[in-house]
Amino acid sequence: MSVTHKSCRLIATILNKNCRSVNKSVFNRNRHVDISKEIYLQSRSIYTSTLLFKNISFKLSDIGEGIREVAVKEWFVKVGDKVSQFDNICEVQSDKASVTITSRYDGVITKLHYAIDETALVGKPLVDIETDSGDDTESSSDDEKVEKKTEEKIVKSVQQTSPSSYKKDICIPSVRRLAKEHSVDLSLINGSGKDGRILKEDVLNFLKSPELKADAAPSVPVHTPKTVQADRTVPVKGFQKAMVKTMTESLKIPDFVYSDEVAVTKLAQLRQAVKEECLKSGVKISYMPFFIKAASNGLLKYPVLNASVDSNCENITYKSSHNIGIAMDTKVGLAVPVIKNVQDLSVIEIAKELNRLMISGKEGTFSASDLTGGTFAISNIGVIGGTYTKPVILPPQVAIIALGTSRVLPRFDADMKVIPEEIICVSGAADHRVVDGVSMASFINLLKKQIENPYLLFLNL
Ligand code: CAO
Repeated sequence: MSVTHKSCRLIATILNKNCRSVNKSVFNRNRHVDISKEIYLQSRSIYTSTLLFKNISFKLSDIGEGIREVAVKEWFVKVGDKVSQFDNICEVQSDKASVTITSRYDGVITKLHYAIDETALVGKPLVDIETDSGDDTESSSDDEKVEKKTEEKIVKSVQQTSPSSYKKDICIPSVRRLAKEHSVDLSLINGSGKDGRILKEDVLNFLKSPELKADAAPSVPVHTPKTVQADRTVPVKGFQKAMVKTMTESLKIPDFVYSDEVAVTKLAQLRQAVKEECLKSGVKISYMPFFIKAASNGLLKYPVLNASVDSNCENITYKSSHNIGIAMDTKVGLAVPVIKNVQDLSVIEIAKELNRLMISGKEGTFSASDLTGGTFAISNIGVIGGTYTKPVILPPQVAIIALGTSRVLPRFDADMKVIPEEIICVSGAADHRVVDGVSMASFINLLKKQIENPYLLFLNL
């Protein structure tokens, strides 16, 4: 505001009446300057000394979020401006939010402590305001009194995504402090202030709420009695009875277990290629028929694995047929139905027979013939899961293999390049009284070779 000399003189006259020490130079007629502010400030300072005007350092209060310093982005006031409570003072920017600081006092700005882009520290003076009441420092009681009426308006919040942190922003520091003291999660409170702002009363009401009391009550573990069913004793019978006998006998066998990884990547591709065609012929084809065929081919070369021993282990009988038992999870439990004469069957014929046995397993309609006469066994527990397994020999047989679950893993190819391979871990157990480790290892190697190069399965080499 620019004033004329006439108005300056008028002010000076008034001031002179109140104080004789006004600097007369300001009334120099030859000066055409904007002196209103200067006059006003001088007059205020003189007036203050006589009429109890107080210069208050308005400190930057805690913004929360652990913010200790902010950059001053914009001043909305300048020295000499008259401000009232709630008037915008400045906008500050932290690394988390932009906040508009508003005045807590009615008065006149006498000093801005920072220039634009300077760093203002929490707890340090931001502006000085001359008021006609109060102390010249901010006391905590003042703080609370004024904060109750005053807001720091949040204009925009950046990098704030969670509702919880958003809510922290929509209340003044003293409310945040109160919430913190009582470990209250502000995100649980619906603010009753303007724009959903959380007020001190909201926190106090929340603290009184019955739900909170229930929550705050020391958590005593509540013992809820559970209905315990009575123990049940049932006779072991049927397939389980057979299992008792077989497994007990099996554990008497000193076995040798050999495991290796088998890459089924090519087999998976082959299966995928023929799957639809097989289905058209009513045959569901899985990995199993290929493994069964590969095992049979291996047995041709290592017939000691397709043999049986008598109970005293005095005689070995080399079996002419490859009757391969398939451990199967059936309606009635574990059963090992047998695919007979696999050496004479093609992969698709094996698949057909497996399909039939699986249906019988589901329906519980195995014939006696289906369940007898096995000379070797395969267990595909990988259908259920598990990478490795140790199969259990079914005496009087002398060998069994088991498949783990297939997994795609990084492996090196012939050029030492890392490639994804679908791997199944195959383990073979053999009766070490009559089968040596080399036979079992060689058998697994041959099986591996065929599975990893599935065209070999069709050459009957
Ligand atoms: N890893 C991952 N997936 C496998 C797998 C393996 N090792 N073997 C089979 N699968 C897949 C099949 O490819 C098939 O997938 P699609 O539905 O996409 O074709 C799916 O699992 C179901 O296979 P399946 O069970 O229908 O057929 P299968 O010929 O592979 O297995 C059988 C038949 C009877 C071995 C199996 O059903 C079974 O009962 N396994 C349990 C064996 C068992 O109980 N062993 C424990 C003995 S000791 O207690």
